[in-house]
Amino acid sequence: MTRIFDDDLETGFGTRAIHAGQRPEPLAGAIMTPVYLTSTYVQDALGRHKGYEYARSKNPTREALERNVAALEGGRHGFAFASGTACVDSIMKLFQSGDHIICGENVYGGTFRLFDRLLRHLGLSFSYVDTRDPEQIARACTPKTRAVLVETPTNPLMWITDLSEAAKVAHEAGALLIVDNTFATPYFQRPFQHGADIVFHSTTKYLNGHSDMIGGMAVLRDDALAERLAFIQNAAGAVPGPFDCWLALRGTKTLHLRMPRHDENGRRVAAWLAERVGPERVIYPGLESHPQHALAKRQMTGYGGMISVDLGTRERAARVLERTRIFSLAESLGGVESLISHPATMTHASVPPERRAQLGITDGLIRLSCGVEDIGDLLADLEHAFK
Ligand code: P1T
Repeated sequence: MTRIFDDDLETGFGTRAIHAGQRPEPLAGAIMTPVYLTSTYVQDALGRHKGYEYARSKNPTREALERNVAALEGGRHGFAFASGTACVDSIMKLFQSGDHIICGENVYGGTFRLFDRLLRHLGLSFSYVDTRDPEQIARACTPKTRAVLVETPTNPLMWITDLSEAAKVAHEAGALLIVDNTFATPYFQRPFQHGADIVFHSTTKYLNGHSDMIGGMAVLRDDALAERLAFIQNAAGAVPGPFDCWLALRGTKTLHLRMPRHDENGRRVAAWLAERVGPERVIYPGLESHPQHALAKRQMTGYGGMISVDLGTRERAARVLERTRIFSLAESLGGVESLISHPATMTHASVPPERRAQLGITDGLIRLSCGVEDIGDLLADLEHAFK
């Protein structure tokens, strides 16, 4: 008899990361899920097939990843997409022209651009509010509000939203709470435990962890809502290829090994920066000087490797960005290698300058994604760059 890991078994996070969603391959028993490079599946007779008809609708490699991440988030249904952005776009297709969405005012620049430059013109309306304050979410609710979308911690300002409070306000208004859990990952934060309805990721980041693919993932608990997103996934077709799914699946197997190291390096680098430029300039939820440190400590079990620092001027920012040798100047985050970036001209360039200024995404702001290298080397690299 084939031994099959029971996804419903009460197991630890690491065991789920390695096993959940995966079955020995039926032909030879290969322990690793194969990359099913196929566009279609041969049917035995008209209407008689193995549950697979066409690879936009279903692919076994993709399904393994979907089940795996769903198990890590504590959800029931996972849906993989071609990018984190395609994932948000498909989630928004749950709504209709005339519907109102409340969105955190600090989110990834591409999420804002999708809403403001594309979806708004299709009849969805968006209010951008500071979701750190649940009162502001409540005040923005209208009879047409269908969803509240938050990132926590936010990119790049590391703002924290109290998910339980946000869920309460959203549900009172008859709206869904949608959470971008990319920065925290399910290793440090489980939005479903706080009442979220949809949790999504750019799997490009920590879940893959090796900076070698682009992908997105939505996880849901409600069967009826999941059925609608399954329809959208197939009907709109923003699906990832099987090789990218396989890379992401390889990544999640070590999520529980990588995240503690990202967190440890993040804490050490944040402490070094706070000492060097003053805690008021360093934005990291793990620092006691972070205005929402207490909430972060309550809601998350770790803080990860993302840190922002305001160096005051673009010139000072550029000097540091161009002098690091281990932290590479690049967009993206969450890989094993450390990256450094300039949100105002890179990830958040699509946010209008006056809006950026109002939020605090200044020209002097730099963002670090601490990888899992040796901490002594990371600190020496910063020491050199800040000299
Ligand atoms: O890049 P993509 O896979 O489409 O994911 C979009 C996305 C969604 N949500 C968050 C919180 C993100 O950070 C991103 C992508 N962010 C970057 C590319 C970046 O460097 O911040």
